[in-house]
Amino acid sequence: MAEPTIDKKQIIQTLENIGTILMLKGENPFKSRAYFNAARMLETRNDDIVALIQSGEISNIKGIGKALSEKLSILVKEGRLPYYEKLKESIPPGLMDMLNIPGMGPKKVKAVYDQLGIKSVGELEYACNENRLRDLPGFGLKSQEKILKGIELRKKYSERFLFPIAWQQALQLTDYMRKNPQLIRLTSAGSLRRKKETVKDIDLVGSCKEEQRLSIMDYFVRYPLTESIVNRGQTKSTILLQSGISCDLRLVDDEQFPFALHHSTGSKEHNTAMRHRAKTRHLTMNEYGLFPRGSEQSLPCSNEVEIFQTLQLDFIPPELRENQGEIEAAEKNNLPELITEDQIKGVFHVHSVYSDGAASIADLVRACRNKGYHYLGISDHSKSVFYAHGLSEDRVKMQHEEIDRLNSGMNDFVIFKGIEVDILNDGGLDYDDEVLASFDFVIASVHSSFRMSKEEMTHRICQALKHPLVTMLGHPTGRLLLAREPYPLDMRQVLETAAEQNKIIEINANPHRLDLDWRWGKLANQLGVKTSINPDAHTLAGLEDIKWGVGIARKGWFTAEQVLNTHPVQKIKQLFHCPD
Ligand code: DGT
Ligand code: CA
Ligand code: ZN
Repeated sequence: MAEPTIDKKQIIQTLENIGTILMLKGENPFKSRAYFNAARMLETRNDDIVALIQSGEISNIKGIGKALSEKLSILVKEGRLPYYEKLKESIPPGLMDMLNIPGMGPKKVKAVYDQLGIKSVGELEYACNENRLRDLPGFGLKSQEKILKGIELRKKYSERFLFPIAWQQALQLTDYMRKNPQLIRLTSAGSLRRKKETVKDIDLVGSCKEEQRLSIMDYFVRYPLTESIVNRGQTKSTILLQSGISCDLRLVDDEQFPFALHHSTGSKEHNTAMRHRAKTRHLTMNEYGLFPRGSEQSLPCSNEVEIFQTLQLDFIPPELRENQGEIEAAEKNNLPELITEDQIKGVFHVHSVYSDGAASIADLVRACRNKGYHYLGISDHSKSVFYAHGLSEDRVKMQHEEIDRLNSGMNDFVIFKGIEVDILNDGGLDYDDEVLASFDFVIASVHSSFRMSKEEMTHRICQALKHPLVTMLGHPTGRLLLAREPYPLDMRQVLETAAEQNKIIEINANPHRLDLDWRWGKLANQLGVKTSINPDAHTLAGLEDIKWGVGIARKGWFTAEQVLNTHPVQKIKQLFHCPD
């Protein structure tokens, strides 16, 4: 007989998992309890469980019925149990994962799945941030906070990070490093500098005198938020931060710094294209310099601008270094003048207490004014989004009265009346045209029935874009970064429809979304589709997300002109056909 490949611990775990899945599926509680009881029982026995199962004696034990002992026998014999594997496949894989979050037992996982359709930890986190667990029976604010904290902790050890988390960590670390007077220059490079939507690690590049490298590396690995030192060398060291992000520091001589920075900024594809360009000019480009053929002496470049100049290129902003045609554009002086955060004059897509937001309209206005904005577009959810307290027609009226009242008390700031209206399954909208016409602007978004074919989803969204009262499309792909894949969608067709209908495609600035994906920015620009950088804020703090959206807009080659909310309030009023 072959040696069993499974041990007591794994057997118990399997029984527990079966019990849990049965619970999640809402099966008869006796059934799942039988598995839990069996697991407990085996756990407390001191004899050889595997042998008991192999000999069949296990069925004599109280609490282990015939069916269960047969399953155990298969499990031990084959090392796997088809019944269990089938069961696992019958539920979304993310459900079991959610059980690892403190505060989320099987009952709670079932509750959020059944009532909110939440299937993964990422979706759970998003729902908590939108206060959806606060109001769910059996949960509440306290348990919502506990769950959020649990998710934070767990994320520490996942592989990639949302941009703002890495950004924040890098900021703290570079502040610390810059206190070391031996460092001449220091910049954080890699995907962080390119403002990618997710980031694997922090890549720092610094310059110093050669004899000071060791002492700077010493200083680096003594960073107080270090969890462990992965590798410590003269020119390169790696630490793991307590946040779970790993961080490289490369040290070079100051003459090499621009080359090292350019190299470490990437992307790899951009670097390859640059090297190729250098080669056609009889130069060899690498992380140490730009070398004329046969020479070991690099051409001098004191910063990145000079590197690009040497290769007859305009300076390419890091966000564009993705080999999407930026080198060709830089050669022809054709790079766009990318939008900057200070060009933002107001925001659309903001939720208030009327639906699932936490702030009142008056508070949101105050926060926007503090940021120097001139306008705010409120857009709560429409009626069918019950979990987010979507507005009934009566509530819409009430909200408009409040906005009128607030507007009449201000002469230097405008609140626009908007709505985030649900796109129904057939592409219709969640209000009558009469109600829709009462808004200054309408954002149409998909919040349900994600599982459509690509054709159906594309049709659904294009239908909405064709509705004359729709101003813009919200979070076009529905993705949640590191948590939920986008729904299938023919984005080219969506952009073409937007162009033809003169509709705006939002760049949702929420760091979990960053949707429109920047990879579509160039096509949007070519087609003349405008965007709007929208915070999709549910709190006052959420207004700060706008900067992540600006980063993505820059990656998407957008200029201020092409972004709705860089325009002055008068122009917006014209566009929205607001009465004056
Ligand atoms: P990440 O970390 O996955 O978010 O993205 P990056 O771009 O920061 O990638 P990372 O950290 O592996 O490498 C940093 C930069 O180093 C990368 O953007 C370009 C450069 N680099 C890395 N490996 C290569 C390579 O094999 N060839 C070239 N040309 N450059 C490379
Ligand atoms: Ca990196
Ligand atoms: Zn939405």
